[in-house]
Formats: sequence, structure tokens, C-alpha cells
Amino acid sequence: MADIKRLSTGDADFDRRLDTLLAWESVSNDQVQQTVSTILAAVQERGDQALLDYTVRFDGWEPEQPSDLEIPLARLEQAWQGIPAEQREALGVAAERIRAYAEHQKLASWSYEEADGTLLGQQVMPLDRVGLYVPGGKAAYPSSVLMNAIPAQVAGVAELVMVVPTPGGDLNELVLAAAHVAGVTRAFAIGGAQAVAALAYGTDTIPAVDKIVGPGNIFVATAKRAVFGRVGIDMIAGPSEILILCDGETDPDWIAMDLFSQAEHDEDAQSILVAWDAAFLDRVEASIDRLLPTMERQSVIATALRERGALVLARDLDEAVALANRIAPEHLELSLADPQAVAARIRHAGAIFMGRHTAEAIGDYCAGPNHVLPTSGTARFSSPLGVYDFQKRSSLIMASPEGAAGLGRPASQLARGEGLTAHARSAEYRVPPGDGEVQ
Ligand code: HSO
Ligand code: ZN
Repeated sequence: MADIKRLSTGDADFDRRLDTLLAWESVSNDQVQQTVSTILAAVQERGDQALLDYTVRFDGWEPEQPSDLEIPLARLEQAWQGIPAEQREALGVAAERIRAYAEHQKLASWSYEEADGTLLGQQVMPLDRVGLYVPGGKAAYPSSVLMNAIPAQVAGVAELVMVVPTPGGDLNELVLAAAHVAGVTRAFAIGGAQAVAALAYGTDTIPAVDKIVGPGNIFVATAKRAVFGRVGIDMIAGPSEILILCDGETDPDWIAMDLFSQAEHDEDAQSILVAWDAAFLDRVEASIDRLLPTMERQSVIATALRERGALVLARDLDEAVALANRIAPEHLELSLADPQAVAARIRHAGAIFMGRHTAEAIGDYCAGPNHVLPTSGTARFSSPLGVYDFQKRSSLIMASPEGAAGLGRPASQLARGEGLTAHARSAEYRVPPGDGEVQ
């Protein structure tokens, strides 16, 4: 039988076992912290020269001068032209759908006028310049380039600076093609903590950005955490997760493959099925056994299922929904009858895939919604990456003379309560004589 845990909510030790299964610690160790702070300091002090040195050391190729680090836009276009037509077509379809969805997310400015003529509102503006980190190793996903860059472009960000490590100087054509179709404005062949540092502090060659987005390894994640505050960051993403709630009526092969689809990302990925029909869990387990040997990434999937996967027997749908809210998964599939009614009861999930026909995998590529989602239970307090992450808000206040008088009094009361006389008098100046100063 498949090497995947079987849990039942009725078991005495269920809570403890589930907590153990969900535990995920993304904090980096002292060694990583130390390395990252050395790299950040080096880039801050020595700029381009540090980038050149680290590129030789970590990426194994030797740029002659800093300008060699830049990937010209014409090179992105060349990659776009050079990939097979079917891939170009697929990237194009995905880009268009991601863009259309993102357009719906755009926040608009608003304002309203009060009875005395005072105007209040919120003005929404795009960030000026954003850095997009694209990993170069096993997780070099062109789809992630689209998911990170397109919302920024839709927000109206003028400059989109991509960095991508190029081990051995080898560029990934699909990544470059995706950057082209997504509207990246500058690209650099650098990676690791040094690329994050360059984007945060700027060098003679790399422009400093306002926010850094995109996934990366532990060094990149640690560097992003470290520069947060000087620049914005999106989130610190953990391994992929899928939670499936199934009423037992979906083809068990479909369910097994959906579990595999996230398990194949990473040995640490998490795939969990919750059903309220024990015989169905047996059928899915049989599908796992039969299908696993046919998978290209069999060993990654097997490890992920063994270490972090589970088939969970719940008492009923209500208990399954409660479990989903407790787990707050990155991806939640509702493979059951009336998925919309059930979705309305889900309070915590990065993305909800409704119905038997909605494979999570289409969401990873081309459904339209973003595949950069909160992981490790962070869906309790955060949301998918979206256009709003590339927009910021300014408050607008315009007091009418009448409003200034009306608000001057409570403002000066509170200011004097705080012992701030300049505040109080500044507000009182706008209160016409006779309306009375507050003492
Ligand atoms: N499922 C991943 C995204 C991805 N899948 C990229 C395939 N390519 C996010 O959890
Ligand atoms: Zn995926």
C-alpha cells in the first residue's frame, strides 16, 4: 500500500498528529543568516564589484564588466521568437487571462464630500519601480514570471526589473520569453542574496527598487526578510500545498493526480485529502499505488507523500470544512456536489478550486487568478499576490472653511490633552474669532 499516512478525526491522538504534519518552520539557521548579512554588507559597500565576485563564485561564470550582467530587452524578444510556436501560444493565452483577471483587481481612488464641503478620499497610485526575483534552479518557472510581473504591469508600475541567476551563464529561454510577454523593462543575470541586496540598495548598474517580489531559496528568503523596511516585499513563500475535500464521487485517479501535482514540486510539499467515506480513501490509495510508478518525478512525489501527505477520514462534510479552516491551505479543492455553497463556508484558503472538473493545475498556469498564494497557514491573515500589492494609497483631506472651524475645536482639545501646543494653535488659527479658542 502507498506510503502515505491515514488519519481519522475520531482517533484520540488526531489533533497531535495533524499538528505534527502541518508544522513547518521556515526560519533559516544562524549559518544562513551570517552568510546573508555578509553578502548584503558587501553589496552595500562594494556595489557592482561585489556582484561580479559573487557571480563568479556562486553562478560559475565570469562577467567582464558590470554591464555584462544586463540581459538586453532584445534578448528577451529573441527568446520569445525562438521558442516553439505552441509554447508561445500557451504563454500568450496564459498572459492574456492573467491580465484580464488582474484588471478586475485594480483598486480605484475614491472620495466623498461631507455636508460642510470638506472632502475626504483615498488616492491610489502604482509603485514606481519593482524588482522581480526569478529563481534559476529547480524552481525556474516561466509561469511565475507571468504571475509576478503582470499584476505589477496592470497596476501601472513603470519599471519592472527582473533578476535571474544564470548558473554557468545559461539563460532559460522560456523564462526570458515569459519576461518579454509580461512586459519586464530591464533584466539582469544575477541571483541569490546578492541580487536581493542589489535591488534593495541599488548599485551603479542595478537600479534600486521600491518592492521586491518573487520566490527564492532560503538565502533569497532570508535576504528579503533582512531588507524589508528599506523596501517592501511580497511574502515569504513556503512549500506548495494542496488540500482536497471530496465527497467520494470523483474519479479516484483524478484525486490521486491532483495530490501528485503539488507533491511533485518539492519533497517538502504537502498534499492532503479529506473524505468522509473510508472506502473512497481506499480507492484513492489504490490509484496512488498504480499511478505513482508512472510519474517522472516519482521519487519527489513519494517523499512528499510519505513525509507530509495524508489521507484523512472525517465524520462528515461539516467536520471536513472545519478542518479546511484550521489548515488554511494554499490551494483548496472542493471536489464535491454544490461546491459554491461549501466555498461560502471557507474562511481561510489561498485559492478555492470548485467542482470536480477544476484541477488545481489549471490555476497554476492559465485560469487567470494568481498562483502566488499564502502558504503554511498564512491564509489566515494574507491573500494572493495581486494588483493591489503593486498599488499604494494616499489619504486625501481638504477642509472647507466651515469644516476647518468644526474640526479645529476637537483637534485642539486633543492636542492640548497630549501637551502639543503647536498642534493645538495650528488648528485654532483656522477657527474664526468668536468661535472661541479652546483653553
Ligand atoms: N503550484 C505552485 C505554482 C506553480 N506550479 C508553478 C507550477 N508551476 C505554487 O504553489
Ligand atoms: Zn504547482
